[in-house]
Amino acid sequence: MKIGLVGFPGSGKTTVFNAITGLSAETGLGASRGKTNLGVVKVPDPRIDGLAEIYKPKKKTYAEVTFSDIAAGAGAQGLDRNVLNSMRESDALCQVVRAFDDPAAPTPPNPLQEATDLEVETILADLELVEKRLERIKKEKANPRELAGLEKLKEHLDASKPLRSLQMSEEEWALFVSLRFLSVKPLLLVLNVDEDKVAAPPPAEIEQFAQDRGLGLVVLSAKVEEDIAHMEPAEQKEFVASLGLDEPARARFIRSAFALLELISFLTAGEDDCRAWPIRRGLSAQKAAGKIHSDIERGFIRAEVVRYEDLAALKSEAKAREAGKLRLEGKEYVVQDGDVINFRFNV
Ligand SMILES: Nc1nc2c(ncn2[C@@H]2O[C@H](COP(=O)(O)OP(=O)(O)OP(=O)(O)O)[C@@H](O)[C@H]2O)c(=O)[nH]1
Ligand SMILES: [Mg+2]
Repeated sequence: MKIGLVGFPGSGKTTVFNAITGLSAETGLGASRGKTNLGVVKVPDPRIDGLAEIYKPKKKTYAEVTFSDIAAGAGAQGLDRNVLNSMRESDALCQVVRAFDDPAAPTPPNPLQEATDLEVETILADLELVEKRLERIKKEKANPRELAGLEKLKEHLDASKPLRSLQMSEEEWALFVSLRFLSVKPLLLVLNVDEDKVAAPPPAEIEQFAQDRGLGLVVLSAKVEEDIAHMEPAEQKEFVASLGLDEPARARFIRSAFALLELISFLTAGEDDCRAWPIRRGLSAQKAAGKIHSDIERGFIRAEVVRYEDLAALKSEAKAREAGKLRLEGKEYVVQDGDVINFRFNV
């Protein structure tokens, strides 16, 4: 699963990328031109730390997602082909929006404008795809369902609305997956603010923009987060508290970005490893077992399930069992976020 960091030149994409990956890609307006930085990020999960306190495992394994820092195109106007293609390959998008003063930037920050401009760009790119496809199928013998669907898409885009807000059935959407629309991809806005504004509420107009569209909004200072990423843990804690925050924005941001992918995590715990396993919502216990190993899926007998909160409160598996918090579930059980599972299987 890949999340694309997008935004206009100098909005702070590479600085955000460095902050979350701990890497040191070159920053500065134009430094990334034509390059896409890729990095794997562990999703901070307090439940894994909680399980590790109980089981004292040899290692902890967090869910991981890949972030790509997609360099902006040539000018502030228009996203070029390469940028659009990289965006299409992402499962979800995070738009870094500049809200900090930058003496090197040609204009003062205008977050609402940036957010609106990117939305317009994605709508236009999608409209172009729809129109091309319409032209093509009108020449061939058109599949009436596809034609009707395309017309619905066109009408929505013509009204300057992102496809995210279009209601269509799963079957209808399925006709168009190969077109890889941009304005339908889950989107999180990352407001990159001045160092002294990290604990302040975001400007009302950008909050309204996000709310009207049902988009997530995270406020952070990429610069501050990059500095934090390079500090020792003790120093980090003190510095984060001095900013008026209780954890680095980085953790909040990564979790919000992970949530965009609509994944949940089930957990496994033992003396070797305490681990988060990201899965699609709605997956059955037997299918979830297959994420660990195909043998476990094939030989599935049952799942012993305890809620993380119960285990954390009772502080041991034995106590959870005594308290009747351990359930036995069959292969059709739908796994929930935060289930700690021990699979029983035949080899
Ligand atoms: N003061 C301040 N400066 C920042 C912040 N975030 C980024 N910058 C600076 O803004 C400039 C551009 O940041 P980059 O991260 O390179 O921006 P970008 O979006 O990757 O730019 P392109 O790759 O050229 O599109 C750099 O000089 C950063 O140091 C911030 O939160 N506060
Ligand atoms: Mg960059």
